Amino acid sequence: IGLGLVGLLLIVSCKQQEKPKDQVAKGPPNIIFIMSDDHAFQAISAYGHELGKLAPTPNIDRIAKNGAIFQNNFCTNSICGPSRAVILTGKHSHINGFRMNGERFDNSQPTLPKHLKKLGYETAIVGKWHLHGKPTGFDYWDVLNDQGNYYNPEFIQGEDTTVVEGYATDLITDKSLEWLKQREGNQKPFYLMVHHKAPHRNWMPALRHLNVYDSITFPLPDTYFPEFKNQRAAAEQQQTIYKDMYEGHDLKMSDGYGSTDLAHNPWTKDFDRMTPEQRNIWDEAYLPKNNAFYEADLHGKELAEWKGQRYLHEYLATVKSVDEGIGKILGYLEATGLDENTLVVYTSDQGFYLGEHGWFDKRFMYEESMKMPLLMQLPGVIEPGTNIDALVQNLDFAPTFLDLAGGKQYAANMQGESFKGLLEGSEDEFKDAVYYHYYDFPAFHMVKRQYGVRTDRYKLIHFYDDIDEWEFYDLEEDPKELHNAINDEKYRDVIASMHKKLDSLQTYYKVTDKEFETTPKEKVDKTYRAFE
Ligand code: SGN
Ligand code: CA
Repeated sequence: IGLGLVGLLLIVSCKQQEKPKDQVAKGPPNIIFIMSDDHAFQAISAYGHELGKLAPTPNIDRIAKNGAIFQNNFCTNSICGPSRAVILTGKHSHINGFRMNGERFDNSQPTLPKHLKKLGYETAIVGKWHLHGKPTGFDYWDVLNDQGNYYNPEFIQGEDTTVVEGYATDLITDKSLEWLKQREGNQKPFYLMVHHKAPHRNWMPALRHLNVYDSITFPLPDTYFPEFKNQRAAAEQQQTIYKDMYEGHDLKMSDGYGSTDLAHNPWTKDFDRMTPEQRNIWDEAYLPKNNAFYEADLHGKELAEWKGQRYLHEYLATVKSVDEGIGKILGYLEATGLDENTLVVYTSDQGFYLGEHGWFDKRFMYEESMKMPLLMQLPGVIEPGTNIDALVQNLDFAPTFLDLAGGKQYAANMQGESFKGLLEGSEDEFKDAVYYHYYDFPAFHMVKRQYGVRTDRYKLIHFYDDIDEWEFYDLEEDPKELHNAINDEKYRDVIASMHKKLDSLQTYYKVTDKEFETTPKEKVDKTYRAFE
């Protein structure tokens, strides 16, 4: 009886130590910002798309279950470096100065991690940086060289560039966990950016996932063979899966039956850097699939569909290791109790096409590339299972994190706004419209310069530079953006009010004439020819 009583007392006292959440004295929250590269919301099961169901992402979904999923989070400029610069500065591309990948980010400007440091945070970044120059504002950084490679990538730390053997996604997860573990016991709050390379082109899955979806036929969108009536920019792009992908580099097709040599592969470095052991496992997995392709002797539409299938298989297989990595990070947070006061964010630098309009890549203001997935958990602040429909942008991330960290004042010069209220359950309208502006033309994929405005229902886009074309969509009537309704009388008043909205946003965000400069025709023609 005596022992039983002792046991009971022990249980009771342990229970008492587990204080109810609202009684735990919480300082500013830690923040783990996990961002992948080119991860489409269609490929996250929590978003309910068919692809996400067939290739589930249980760990990313856990963040939505523990916290919130955003249905309408948009980037301001759908391309990698610029999206990252917006996230760091809380300012549009024309203000932070980084409009396109080829430009240089001014590392001396104020950024989110620099502000968080002033608030007593320890800051770190692991993985893709892609802003050229070395990261500033971080106590610790270990970043991929440029775009990074899937296999045995180079990491830059301080003055050293080192090839690290392994698979990029796993290395980035492990390095992040190592950083978290070495700071155990440190009382400072932390801000950790975990930036994956996956699922960026050229979609090379981990060795353990090379055959993971072999038995599945993924649905290709019903817009896979588009017509592009009255959509000139869409007609003139160069990012169509069955026209613009390289058969070796992108689709891992072999140069003939029985061969393990790749078909057209202009950038051999992705494969050349594999160890012979890695390459053997790769070849063994691909040889039967590539042979089956030659046996099928496909042409025309069937060949185009086969390519779409191969693309989806590889893209979704690279997502699988991202999801596993997130599971490891969430597991670590739960095991150490850090989850109680850590904001975990999952997003991607922009959206991506998974065959819609026949495309891969991003850049357009159409939904699939403008929309970024966004999921967040923070116990005590975000109610589990919250669904947020409000319009938000990557522009708002820095002000929101600063607000949560108790440093609202540092966001005063930013163009984004804190959406902390939405996290706390407010249902008030946050923004009635968002502004978008893409500049990277003429360049790879030949997507025209464009800007526009999106409200909860309508979208107005102006494609400019070598063309001058307006497009308008009613997203309720035409969610796939197939019918440019700019000349539809029915929308005359709505279009006029969208123009007004656009003008006022450009004034508000200080967009000057400089942003509408055009390229000499010769240069445009030359670039078209270069990529053909
Ligand atoms: C690379 C890709 C492109 C992609 C850009 C920008 N080609 O050039 O397809 O649009 O990056 O991507 S690749 O075959 O070399 O990967 S971004 O995410 O960095 O903006
Ligand atoms: Ca990207």
